[in-house]
Amino acid sequence: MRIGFLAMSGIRAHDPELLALGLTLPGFVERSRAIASLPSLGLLYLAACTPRGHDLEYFEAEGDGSEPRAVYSCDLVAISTFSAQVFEAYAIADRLRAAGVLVAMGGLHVSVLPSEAAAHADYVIVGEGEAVWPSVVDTAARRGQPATFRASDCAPVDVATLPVPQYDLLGSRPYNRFTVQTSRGCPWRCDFCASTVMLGQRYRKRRVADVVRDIEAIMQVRRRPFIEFADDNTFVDKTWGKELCRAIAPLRIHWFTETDISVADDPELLMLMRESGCRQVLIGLESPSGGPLQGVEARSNFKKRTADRYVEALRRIQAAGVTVNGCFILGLDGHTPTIFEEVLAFARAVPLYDVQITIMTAFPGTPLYERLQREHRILAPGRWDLCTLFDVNYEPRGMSARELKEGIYWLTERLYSDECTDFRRRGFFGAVRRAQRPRAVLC
Ligand code: B12
Repeated sequence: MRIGFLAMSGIRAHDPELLALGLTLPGFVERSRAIASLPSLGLLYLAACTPRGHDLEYFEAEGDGSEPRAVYSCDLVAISTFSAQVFEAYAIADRLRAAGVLVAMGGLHVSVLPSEAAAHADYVIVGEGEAVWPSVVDTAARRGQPATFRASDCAPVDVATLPVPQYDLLGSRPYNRFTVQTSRGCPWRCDFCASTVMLGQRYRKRRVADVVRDIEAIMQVRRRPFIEFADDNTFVDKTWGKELCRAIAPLRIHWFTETDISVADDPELLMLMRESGCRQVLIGLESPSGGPLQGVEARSNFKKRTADRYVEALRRIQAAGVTVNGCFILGLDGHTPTIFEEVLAFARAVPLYDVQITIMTAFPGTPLYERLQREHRILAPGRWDLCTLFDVNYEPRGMSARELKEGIYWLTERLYSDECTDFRRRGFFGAVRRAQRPRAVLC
């Protein structure tokens, strides 16, 4: 068979006022550009797990959500779904099937709502794809059944046996970053989180040597790649994290990752991160003060417990020469209209090199979604296209939906203005200069 892997990249948002602001604000545009084009790591893993004897091709949907013509030459097309683009993905799947092409859909959204997807796909896959994909391909080759495949019916994916994602399928497309996973999952259970944790497996670290192997595979197709670790929380285990940094340092790459605030507690780890090329860590702070974080993380109230130390911890990370992209979720149940000024003041006080503000979003399958649904607070149920992190689709508790939107516009204008961006970045460089950084021992 000729098998196509169709990724849908780019950023989604609908609110016209926010979009208009975003187009003109430097800090906002910069981050969007950096991430707007990332290849789909999930599909590259599937390609690597495809049984031999098939022709494989990787496609990207166009910016307007349409599919390239060439995808119609495939016998089977694998599509990966996030909630925000799932209606575009269903429309593509419908057109492909009408033309006689078999469609398999997987990913975070359809893993939660397989029966919704079944109306649009020949095969729907629930959970991690690697172990189950070969059966999907074999079934499709004989145009057979069943239609729904569950990862839980196979042996759990052992991250120690993950193959090298097929980066070679990407050709010469102009990606500005390449993704690699060092771990899957996260030990924390935040009620809003719709990441890998949705796929049903516990937190797992990969072998450091395998991560190095994957980066080297990227270096075969791009000489000096910028690497984004597509992890939920990279540095949960500090000892393993140091081993990882020591191993990737000789590759002389620059990299970015997502982790939690506890990296600040280990000065040696921070030095190793910096020396091995870490340019930025993205940290979900969610709220500048602890009150609204009560109960947001269900396992041990991690976010609430650590919020009092945020300012000092963030300063320590940045003084080590690693920039922080501090992320805030606006519209948590404990937030009132003063939150917008609080976030602005916090970002300037640290000061944060980058800041990401998003709107509380109830992704299907999350505890947050269940709760808001129970409380009849979802404004337009089933509007998955509004799961962009930039659109309001629920009734906030401490303010009105209108106040939340207007507060975001107000904050966006100030936070990403030239003046505020310069102020925050000068603050970062000043702190690095002031810190006497001893060099870490790399090996
Ligand atoms: C990299 C990334 C992106 C890249 C995606 C590149 C791409 N083409 O895939 C970019 C920057 C484009 C992006 C965009 C967006 N993203 Co994003 N992104 C991520 C990130 C950081 C990592 C995803 C990843 O690579 N995971 C690793 C791979 C291996 O896992 P996977 O994709 O889930 O694939 C596995 C399984 O799902 C399954 N599978 C997946 N697809 C298929 C298909 C088939 C046929 C089969 C069999 C199996 C299968 O098998 C795979 C291997 O096990 C996650 C956060 C995180 N830490 O997970 C957010 C995340 C996925 N993004 C999110 C969001 C909200 C967005 C945006 C809506 C933001 C916006 N406003 O625009 C857009 C979506 C627009 C779009 N184009 O779809 C949410 C999605 C939540 C949800 N349930 O929908 C996440 C979880 C972050 C969050 N805040 O919660 N994102």
